[in-house]
Amino acid sequence: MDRTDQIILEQIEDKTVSGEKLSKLTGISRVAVWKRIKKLEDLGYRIKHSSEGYRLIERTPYLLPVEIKRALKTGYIGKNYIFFDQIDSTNMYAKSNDLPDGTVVLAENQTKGKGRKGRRWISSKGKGLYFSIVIKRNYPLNDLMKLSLLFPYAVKEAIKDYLENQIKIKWPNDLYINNRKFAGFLIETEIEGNEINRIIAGIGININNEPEEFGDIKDTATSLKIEEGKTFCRKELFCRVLETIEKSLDKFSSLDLTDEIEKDLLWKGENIRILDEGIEGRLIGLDRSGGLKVLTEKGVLTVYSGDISVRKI
Ligand code: BTX
Repeated sequence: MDRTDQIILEQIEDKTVSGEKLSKLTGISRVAVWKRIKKLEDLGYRIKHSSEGYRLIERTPYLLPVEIKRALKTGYIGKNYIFFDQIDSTNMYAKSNDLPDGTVVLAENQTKGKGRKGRRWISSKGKGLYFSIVIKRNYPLNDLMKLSLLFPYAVKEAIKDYLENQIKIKWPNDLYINNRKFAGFLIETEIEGNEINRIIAGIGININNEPEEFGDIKDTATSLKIEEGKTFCRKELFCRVLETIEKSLDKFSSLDLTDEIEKDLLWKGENIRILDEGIEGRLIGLDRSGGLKVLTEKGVLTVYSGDISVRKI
């Protein structure tokens, strides 16, 4: 979308404007104006055509840069915003390009959405939020666990007030509603010596997805729409999520993240099993660095690996 499209959109936002007037304002012919209107309609804008001219009825549901720019209130997260209608994986793109701090890469559809350990992330076109945030700052390696917990915490904080249901955090970093997963986080880091110097935070949130989109995982996966019984404005949630992530990162050193997460920790106090490790016991909480404390027959064990699944026995 170029400046001419934007002028047309601004003009027809709250009034009907004739093709002739739009032609004069933009310096292009009336036929060219008409073609631009068609292009805007293809991008998802709903425009009323009448004998008096054109009027915008509804903005596009797609998360186009022009839409995000006017709605997002952040200092640096998303200031560089890269939008794809379709891509293999936003994390793969963010990893293989040298993008500035705060860059957000979003795709309406991913053909190879990545989960952890080479698993797949189902990304249905236009239904969820599938994006990666590039953080190019230095953090001590010791903060790795806490940093990766920051993203699910911030997403929960950003959207909890829109929901009737309570959000739970499944350690290390999935978000659940009613025991089913609606958001996943793939935190990839670049480490040099004892420092983290780049984080690619890949975030997938199921917003308006329908049960059939989840195929054979429909018993374990869910969306905000399925749980709340209504459709959500993805643009609003996306902007709130980016704003809350920025705020949380800014106060990272003073934020009592582990205490905050413990309050909403899934299966706290229940018996759990840590797959791959053969550890079983009662989930008692988190330690200061974000490790999971499990009361086993041998005493309290703390598990730090971010690659562990936790299951109810
Ligand atoms: P994960 O390994 O914890 O979750 C993947 C597992 O979750 C799958 O094996 C499947 O069982 C289930 N699953 C797959 N898709 C969904 C879904 N849409 N909703 C609920 N459950 C699902 C979690 O990995 C990390 C996901 C990060 C996804 C983002 S999207 C933007 C960015 N780009 C990219 O390629 N990945 C990240």
